[in-house]
Parts: sequence; C-alpha cells; structure tokens
Amino acid sequence: MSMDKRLSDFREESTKAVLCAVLSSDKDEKETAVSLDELERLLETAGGELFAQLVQSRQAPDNATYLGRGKLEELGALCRENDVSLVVCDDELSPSQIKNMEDALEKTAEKEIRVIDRSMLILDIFARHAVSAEGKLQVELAQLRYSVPRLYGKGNEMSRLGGGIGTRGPGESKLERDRRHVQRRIHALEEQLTELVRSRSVRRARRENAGIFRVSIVGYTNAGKSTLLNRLTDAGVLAEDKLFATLDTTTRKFVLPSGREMLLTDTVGFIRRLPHHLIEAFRSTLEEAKYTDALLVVIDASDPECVSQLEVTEKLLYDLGITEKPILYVLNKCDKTAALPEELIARANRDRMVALSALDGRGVPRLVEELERLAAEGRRLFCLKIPTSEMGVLHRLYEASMVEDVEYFDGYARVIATLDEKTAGQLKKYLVLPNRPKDEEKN
Ligand SMILES: Nc1nc2c(ncn2[C@@H]2O[C@H](COP(=O)(O)OP(=O)(O)OP(=O)(O)O)[C@@H](O)[C@H]2O)c(=O)[nH]1
Ligand SMILES: [Mg+2]
Repeated sequence: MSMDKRLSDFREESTKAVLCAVLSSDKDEKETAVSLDELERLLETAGGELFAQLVQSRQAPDNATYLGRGKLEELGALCRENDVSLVVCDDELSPSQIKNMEDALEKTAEKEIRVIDRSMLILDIFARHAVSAEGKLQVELAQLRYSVPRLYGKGNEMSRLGGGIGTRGPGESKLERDRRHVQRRIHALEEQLTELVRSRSVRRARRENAGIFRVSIVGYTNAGKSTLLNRLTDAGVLAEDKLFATLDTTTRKFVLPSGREMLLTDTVGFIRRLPHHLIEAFRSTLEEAKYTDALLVVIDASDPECVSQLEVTEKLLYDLGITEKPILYVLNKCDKTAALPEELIARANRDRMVALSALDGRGVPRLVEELERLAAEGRRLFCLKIPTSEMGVLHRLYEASMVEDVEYFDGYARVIATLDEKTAGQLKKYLVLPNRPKDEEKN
C-alpha cells in the first residue's frame, strides 16, 4: 500500500456523514430502513463515518431539493453543529437536486456540504476497488456518465473538494476536465473497453473449446463468494468484510475427487438497486456468469436480510439474461447461525442446496459431492467416429476427461465419450447416431 493511499484513508476517516431517505407513500418503512442500513455499510466501506440517519415522510421526494424545505434547514443546522461535511441520499438524485441541496445546505451550515446519492457512493467504492485495466475503464466510464454531470453543479470549485467521497477513482483527475472533453473521453473509453472485451471473449472461447465444465460463483455482495473460491482452490483472492471487495473475475481450476476438472469463477457481487449506469458499464463483467455451465448462488444465511438478498440476486441474474442454468444454492456462514431460516430453504431449491461454512470448512465436502454430480449431469454418452487424420479432436476429449473407451479401426477411431451438450454440438460431424452405429461403420 502506498503512502498516498494511507494518507487519503486517514483523511477520509474524518468524513462525517448524514444519510437521508424519503419515505414516500409507495415505500415500505422496513424496506427503507434496510436500504438505509445498507447505505451505512456502503459509507463505511468508502471510509466515511455515520453521524445520523434522517428519514422524511412525505408524499414524494421534492423535485427541486429531494427533502422538503424545513427538513433541509434542520439538516443544514445539524451539519453546522456537528462537523458533518457529507450528505448521502438513498435515492438517485438529479444534477439539479444536488445543486439545489448543496446551495441550500451551504447557506444554513455556513460551509460547503457535499451531497451525493447512493449510486455515486457505490461508484466511489467501485473506483476504490478496481484493480484490472478493464475494471478501471468500466468505473471511469460509469463515473463520466453518472457522477460527472452531478459534480459539475459546482463548476470549477470541484477541485477545492479534493478527493473526498464521491469524487475518487481512476477517473478522479479527469473529473475536473472541461465538460467538452468528457464526451470525447467517454468515446475513447468505450472503444478501449470494446477492444478489451473482444480479447477477453477470445480467451473465453478458448476455454469453452476445452470443454471443461465451468461454474460461476455469484451472489449478494459480502456473501462469502471469494472465501468459498479460496477454500476450494487456494486462489488467494482478497476476501474482506467490505462491500464489493471483488470487482474482477477470477477463474481457477478445481479438480474433483473423480479427477474431473472444472473451472470456478469468482464474480462481482450484487446489491439492491445497483445503479443502472454501473450495470451498463460493468455488463461484460457481470455477464461472466452467462458463459458458464452452472451457477453456485452463495447466500449469507446468517444475514437477517438473506431472503431479500436472494431475491435481488435472482432478479439481477434474470435481468442479465442468465436464466435456465443449473443452480446450486450455497447457504454460507452456517457457523454463525443456529438455524437456517425456513423462508430461505423454501426459496432455495431444497434438492439443490448445501449448507456450509466457507470460513471453517464445514459442509464443504457435501458441496464437492454436489459439484461432482452437477458436472456429471448435463453430459451424456456419445459414440464418435474420428478420422485418424484428426486425432487432435480425440486429444481434446482426453484433456477434458470425457473419453470412456477407444477402439481403433482402419482410418478412424471409434470413441465412446461423455459429452456435455455444447461439446456434442461442436463435434456434431463426428457423432454416430445411437440408432445406427453399425450402418455408419459399414460405410
Ligand atoms: N463467519 C463466517 N464468515 C464468513 C464466511 N464466509 C465468508 N465470511 C466472511 O464474510 C466476509 C465477506 O467475504 P467475501 O468472501 O469477501 O465475500 P464476497 O461474496 O466475495 O464479497 P464481495 O466480493 O464484496 O462481493 C469476510 O469477512 C469473510 O471472512 C463463513 O462461512 N462464516
Ligand atoms: Mg469477493
């Protein structure tokens, strides 16, 4: 860790914040409370410190200032008297709402108060945690599209605010650029990203061709996905008690007891109300699970909100077009909870559920058994006729541990193999249809 980083961490620790939400008539009180508590976790992860939560009940958020006039004055006074310099609103704010709030707060508080929304806070954390070139590009793109128009409310004064919460990231220096340059920068980033994604899909295709069974580990942020990958494969992925610790996907080979190999991929976590711009910018990363054969949906069974977190996860998977994949539900953190919530068990598929602790390892052998079963399913026995001149195909089948039996004939080998559907599709021209293997041989 560089000195700079430590210094900025220190500075951020002193950022005291008030979290605000409007409890409008269409919102549920409990939902709002849960969302605010999560916002608090996000604030902590971003290095901020909670001073207070403030909820205003009103028909709808104010178009101009989000909170009502009176509440805003109350908030301004709170900021003035308690050294609060940051206000985070739980809903998405428009650029003008931010500007109006900042102006009004500055008057009452007699100092500059930064106003950001939930999306900007999440983007800030993403900016902090992005490691790969792709991750950084994705964050910067999302910031340029979402945060920058909101930060420009304060014009050139931006630079005075330094790298506080809501302005940090790979794009930090660029945030201060002239507005005219932003569009150009967005185009450049889009191009770079397209190029990166293209080369990544080449890599992906190579993996796919290996015909190895692939599983993605998905789930709500902080559920224990990285810990599970580490437990299974010694991947050494950073796992911490922070939201969005993982932004880059990591794939590791895992050898099942049968000797069958599979690829396990750790992915970026989900959260309720993930900003639309972030989903767009991170689409290629979020979609990683699309290119695997099955999903491990990890759930923090010890979290009181685990059922709604599973709902959010399933909804996001659906939105990303990841449907109809075999799912294995992993009810994690069993060491922390006495009993598994009935509602969770009902929602996860009973037959496809493993309760375990990625931390202490209990229940993991059962998961391995289930993975074995999952890897074996979806594969069927096929008979192939492979010309001697194309033995590379046979070699590939061996590598993927798919070969059951080989007999050599003049000019070709007859191979019995367990193929998954995709490999079977790729090798269509070699397949001998089950009802007429004899005929084929005679030809
Ligand atoms: N008690 C307990 N803690 C766990 C278990 N699994 C993970 N944790 C803890 O939960 C926290 C989050 O774990 P991660 O593996 O980083 O979670 P993740 O799902 O990868 O989170 P993101 O990458 O942020 O989406 C860490 O502090 C882990 O030590 C478990 O089985 N039991
Ligand atoms: Mg992780």
